[in-house]
Amino acid sequence: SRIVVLAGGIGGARFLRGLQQAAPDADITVIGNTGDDIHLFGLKVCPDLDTVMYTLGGGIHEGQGWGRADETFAVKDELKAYGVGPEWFGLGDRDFATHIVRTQMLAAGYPLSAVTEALCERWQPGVRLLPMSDDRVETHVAVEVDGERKAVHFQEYWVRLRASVPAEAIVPVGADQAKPAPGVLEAIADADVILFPPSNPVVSVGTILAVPGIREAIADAGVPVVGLSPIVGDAPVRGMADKVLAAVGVESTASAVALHYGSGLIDGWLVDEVDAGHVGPVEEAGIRCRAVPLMMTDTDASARMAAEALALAEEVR
Ligand code: GDP
Ligand code: FO1
Ligand code: CA
Repeated sequence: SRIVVLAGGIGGARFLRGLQQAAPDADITVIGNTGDDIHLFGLKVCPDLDTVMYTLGGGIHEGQGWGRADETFAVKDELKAYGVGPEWFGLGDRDFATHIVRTQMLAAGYPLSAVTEALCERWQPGVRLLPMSDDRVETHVAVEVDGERKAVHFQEYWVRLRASVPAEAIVPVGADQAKPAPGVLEAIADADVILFPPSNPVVSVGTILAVPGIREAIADAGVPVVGLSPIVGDAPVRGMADKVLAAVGVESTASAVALHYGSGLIDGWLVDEVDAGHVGPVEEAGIRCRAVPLMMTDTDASARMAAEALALAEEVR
């Protein structure tokens, strides 16, 4: 069967690894978030695409969830010796090679989708990995620092500021002008099922949905759309989803996230067992809901979650 998954970084990647185990014969297309992308040291860094590529390709730093295993930081240290930063973003030597290849190909005129395909030639992730768009989209966060309101890049908000200042607005700069990358709308139209992994609903899935045409294509596909909650026990499992949800006026609960997507977009929703009390409110909103274990402690656990999502998709078909 043909499965389309809208993915951010760690939550998306770990879910995808489980999905591959649960559905070994499925033809999986991943639409990856590129709103986290940032230009650093003259290079184009695509954290979420790389997290998916490295996780499925066996190159990820498992404990950290992003970046390469067995990483070293000689280049970063040498740049620092020249007084060149930013110091707050940890780009490793092995990872640098990916960004050099990507930047070189982009400079030669290849679109990001073609570059991503070329990088995946090496990593063989076992899925078709498409950036949501070949056009530049950058998520910016409006914050107040020392009584002054300003916009910072999402990476600066999360990695430098550690989301310690309130986010007042989230703006996917460039999204309104962006076109879905080649193959994105076709994959959605041809899908048998569409899944939202437990990725960040605002700065991962939300950014992908902000590319004009993608949300509409999902609604028009006429196939089951099932999501899994990244919020467990009224808090994100990791990361800053609570902060960015607050910025868009959504409570950090498993049911509020389901209602934020809405019955016009999703047909089914999985919440963790600790959130069984949220099943009722989700179903009242017209979304089929089940409570199952949603902690991706290992690939087997992720595979069981993926199997539950596919089973729920069959129920709502
Ligand atoms: P990022 O780009 O690296 O932040 O990754 P994603 O956007 O794909 O996923 C981030 C979300 O994954 C966060 O909101 C987490 O709460 C969620 N998450 C991470 N691990 C787990 C897990 O084991 N179970 C569930 N349900 N959510 C998780
Ligand atoms: N996350 C951090 O918390 N600190 C880092 O220094 C850092 C560097 C980094 C380098 C490459 C890459 O692909 C990802 C990296 N991340 C880092 C993770 C990433 O920026 C964020 O966790 C996600 O974009 C959040 O959605
Ligand atoms: Ca991300």
